[in-house]
Amino acid sequence: MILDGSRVEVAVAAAPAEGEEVAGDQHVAVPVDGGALLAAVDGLGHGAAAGAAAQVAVEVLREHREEPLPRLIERCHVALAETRGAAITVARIDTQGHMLTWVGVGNVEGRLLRVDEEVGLHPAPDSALLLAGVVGHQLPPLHAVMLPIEPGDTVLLATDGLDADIGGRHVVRGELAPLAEGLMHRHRRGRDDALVLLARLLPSAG
Ligand SMILES: [Mn+2]
Repeated sequence: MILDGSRVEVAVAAAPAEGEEVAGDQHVAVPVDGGALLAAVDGLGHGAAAGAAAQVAVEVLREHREEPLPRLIERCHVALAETRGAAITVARIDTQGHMLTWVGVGNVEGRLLRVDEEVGLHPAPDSALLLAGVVGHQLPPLHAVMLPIEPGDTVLLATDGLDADIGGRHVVRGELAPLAEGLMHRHRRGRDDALVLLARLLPSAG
């Protein structure tokens, strides 16, 4: 799916924990001025209470999508105070300046998979700095990190329902949707909600 007017293609694969109907992991992928805002949110635990916490965060992120990322996390922190809380990694792709900005609180993995025309792999992807804390209950000092990106580079956000190898070597060529489904299939743990989001910067037209 290409986000409206944003030159960012997104694919998401998600599954609730075994035995649960409601997913406690949710995502945001919306166009913003000059790019796209992306997030993966892991409501603490799983089931309906986790889903409710994640839903609050998703609504805050969508509503205030144009604001700086630390401000977005602060808004989520206030909004989630009466919930279980959540781990959140949020990223903005600037499609004009070719920059990625991201910040994470808690255990939602963020990786930048660089395109490599030769092999389609990058052996050592850049990763988001994950700050210790729980959005809604314990907020660390926030600093967003910026990285240059190129067309074809792909941002991966993954909750801890997927194993740590999700951050390893991945082929990032080809259609994003089957890549996301393949990652879910290979890396899902099963006991927890799981969500993986891939977002690729597309080349400019012409
Ligand atoms: Mn989890």
